[in-house]
Amino acid sequence: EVRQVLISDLHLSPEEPALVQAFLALLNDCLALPALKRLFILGDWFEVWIGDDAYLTLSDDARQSHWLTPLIVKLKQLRVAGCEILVMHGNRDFLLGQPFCNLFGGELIDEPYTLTVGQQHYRLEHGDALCLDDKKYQFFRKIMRNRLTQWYLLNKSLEKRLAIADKMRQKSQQNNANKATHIMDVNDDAVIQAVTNSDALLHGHTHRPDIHQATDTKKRYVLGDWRLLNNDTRKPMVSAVIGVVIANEHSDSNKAEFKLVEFKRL
Ligand code: OKV
Ligand code: MN
Repeated sequence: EVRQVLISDLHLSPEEPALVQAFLALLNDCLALPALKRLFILGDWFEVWIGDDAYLTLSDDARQSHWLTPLIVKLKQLRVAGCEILVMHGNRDFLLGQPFCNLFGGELIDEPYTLTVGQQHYRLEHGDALCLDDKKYQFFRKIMRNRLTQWYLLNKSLEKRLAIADKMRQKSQQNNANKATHIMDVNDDAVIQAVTNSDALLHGHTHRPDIHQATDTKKRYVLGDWRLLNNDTRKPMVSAVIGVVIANEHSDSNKAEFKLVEFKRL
């Protein structure tokens, strides 16, 4: 058996240690599956990413106690165990680079990425590019994904970048509060367009985990975010809808199976 796991929208940050723990728990589950061939992280792995240098320029001493270090250690363990780790950008961590991924033997992949499951070709993408009804966001996205903008940002000090990112997050919250929910969802025409050369589409970003019929014959799978359901119990609980691909290595490749499952952690 060969397995592949797909996740997105973890929005990890040092402010949400329970989410970080949940991710580590998932990696432990992955390590316990010797048949795990690939782990896909399809964007917004981090709540904000101001550049690889924020971590790479730390002293050995500062790295030791940094919240990202246990993640890197676990991911490296997974990689050594034979699992490929493929990372895609989201709208919040678009400054993530290959140098950071090299720390754990990961590979930064471009969107869209085609994943073949049996005879089916799945188009994988973060999902923000499909939200064409949000004109303001698409304008913002175009600017932020521009190489010149990124060069300009990465040449600012870490403090400046942090301040800019904070401002943007506030701006985004203000903007989104005034947007109708359908504007923040995918555009149907963009979905039809995206799926033309694939058999199915899988994305995250919208935080609306579900399986839709994109066309008469093609499905659209939406991964969930890693929400912290903080009940009256005040116990942090993580619930995420993730993708799992199971294929029998030796039998007919047609038998490969793809499904969405719920990953829960108390
Ligand atoms: C989404 C919108 C912000 C509209 C910035 C480094 C930088 C990350 C960021 C943080 C905020 C994007 C990534 C967001 C939509 C906005 C503002 C306007 C019109 C940096 C890392 F610049 F400092 F280097 N940001 N996010 N907007 O919350 O997704 O839609 S965001
Ligand atoms: Mn997103």
